[in-house]
Amino acid sequence: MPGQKDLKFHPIHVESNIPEFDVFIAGSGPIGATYARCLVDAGYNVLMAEIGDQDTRIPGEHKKNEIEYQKDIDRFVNRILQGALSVVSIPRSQTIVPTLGPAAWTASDPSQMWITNGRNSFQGEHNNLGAEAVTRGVGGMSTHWTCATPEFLKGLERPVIFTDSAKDDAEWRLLYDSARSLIGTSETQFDHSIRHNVVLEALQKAYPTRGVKALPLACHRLAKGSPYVQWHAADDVYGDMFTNPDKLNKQGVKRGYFKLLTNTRCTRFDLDPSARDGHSIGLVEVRDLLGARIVPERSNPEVDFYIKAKAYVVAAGAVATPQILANSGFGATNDRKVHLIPQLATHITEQPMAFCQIALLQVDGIDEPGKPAWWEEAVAAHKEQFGKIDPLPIPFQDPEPQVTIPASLERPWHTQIHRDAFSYGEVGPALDSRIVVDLRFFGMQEGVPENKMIFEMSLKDAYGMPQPTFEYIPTRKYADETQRMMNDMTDVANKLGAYLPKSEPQFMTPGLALHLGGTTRLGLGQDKDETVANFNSQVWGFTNLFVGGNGTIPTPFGANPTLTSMCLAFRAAHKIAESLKNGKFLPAKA
Ligand code: G3F
Repeated sequence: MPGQKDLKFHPIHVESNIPEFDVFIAGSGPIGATYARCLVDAGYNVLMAEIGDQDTRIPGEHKKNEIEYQKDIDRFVNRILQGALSVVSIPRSQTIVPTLGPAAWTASDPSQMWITNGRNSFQGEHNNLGAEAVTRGVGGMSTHWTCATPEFLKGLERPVIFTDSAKDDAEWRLLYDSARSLIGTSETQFDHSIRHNVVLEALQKAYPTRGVKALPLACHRLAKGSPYVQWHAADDVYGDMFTNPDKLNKQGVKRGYFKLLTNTRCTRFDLDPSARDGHSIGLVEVRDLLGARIVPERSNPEVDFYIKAKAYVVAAGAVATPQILANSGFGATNDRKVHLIPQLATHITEQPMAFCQIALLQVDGIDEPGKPAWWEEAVAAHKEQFGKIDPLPIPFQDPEPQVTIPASLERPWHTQIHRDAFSYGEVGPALDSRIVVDLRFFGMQEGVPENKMIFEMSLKDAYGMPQPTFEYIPTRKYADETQRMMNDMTDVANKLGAYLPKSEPQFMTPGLALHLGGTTRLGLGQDKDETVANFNSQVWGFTNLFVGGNGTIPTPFGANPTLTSMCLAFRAAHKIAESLKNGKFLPAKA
């Protein structure tokens, strides 16, 4: 902890006249936003730091809402997705360029490798999550996510918060309903899509007992019959927080002060040495990466500041959350120190992912009679205008299919049978994308102590934080299930269509699902030697340190995790509000 006289408090303290905030939040994605929304609406002052920039029309908006991508989803891949994702750990093999002109500079010791921007000399080839990536920017991953918001399967994916099963069910019902309502999940926005109904009906007929249904998506159609949808993201969670700061809540309490600092790195937490019962965070050090705006005369444009709050939340994604805690000296580093969070970034999980694309078989009956009126009208209008030159009776702007076969205990994998942007699998110009369907099947993994991340203090990432190294080998138990999953995917694919060349069934590079879990996992208490925090997301041994995001999920899961992570954030925000109200943060209880 720096001496008090050296402390530079962030100018925001002065600007807001708030010497100490109620809550500091690192990360502005959907989970940081959930924390902020709950706490600010309850009247508490919240300061949020986001390492990336604000680069959407409104803070945290989905970039797919731009008309360009509504019209052509494949453009989203090159223009947005590839730019928004930074790969976390790149091993040596991927840094070797044998075709580089021989005259180019080389290290005098040829065994040395480049170490900038995630190139990681500590990373093994065999145990990497090679496609694991992060997004920096307001709204985080939600600015380009799929918007898929399924519930976790009870008895397998869904964490157990209460051992009393009825109580646990009731809690989850409440949490899921609240999360769905905040993010705006719907299963009806593609009801008036011909392709959606073709795929849905074909699969319902083929698998009548598997609960085939519309994929739950956080979105809404812009207007009845519109070909376009508004994809939801962190902006829906923030709601009118940026535009209506004085709003009163149902109890007549005015919103707390809320400020989002962009281009601001959360560097590390400092313990409060005067804390008595349990470890307590006294300060957070942040770095304004574009600090030259504030102190232009400084030669180093980056400026470090301190922020004081009563509670501290780290919701910076499943990689950066443990990274910040590791940089604070709390764990997950390769030194021999005794760590305050010994289980940090252990028991990590990622979803094995199978993928293929098909061209539909079942398009013949589309213009046959007996269809709903909206369908027949759309087909008739299309045929009238383009019938002479377009061989397909599907309107050009017919929305894409969005179908799922939910995971079950017998078949523990999540499925998406739909059309969406992806960093591969673009439909080539040769084929009409109206008949192309993607199949993405997501398997599970259980958290084991050997699967972990280590943060290298001697090597920094592009933002000056300790470089993460993965030590990750898929566990046998669920690895065997992936054979059945692949078999299932090919069965489903064959019912629907013929494989698209280059998009035949394949397993993707580990990490591509971008559903890293377990890095800050929650537990009930008897499992403290395997977990990081309790089900209020309060870190064991600490009074005022909370974690958020997919890293908190301790269970094997195949489904998209954001909705469940929001649920867990609600509980934590409630706990923080309660402690603020009582004026006391007590050590994390089981
Ligand atoms: C995930 O993060 C999404 O949740 C999936 F829906 C998507 O297909 C996948 O990324 C692609 O990597």
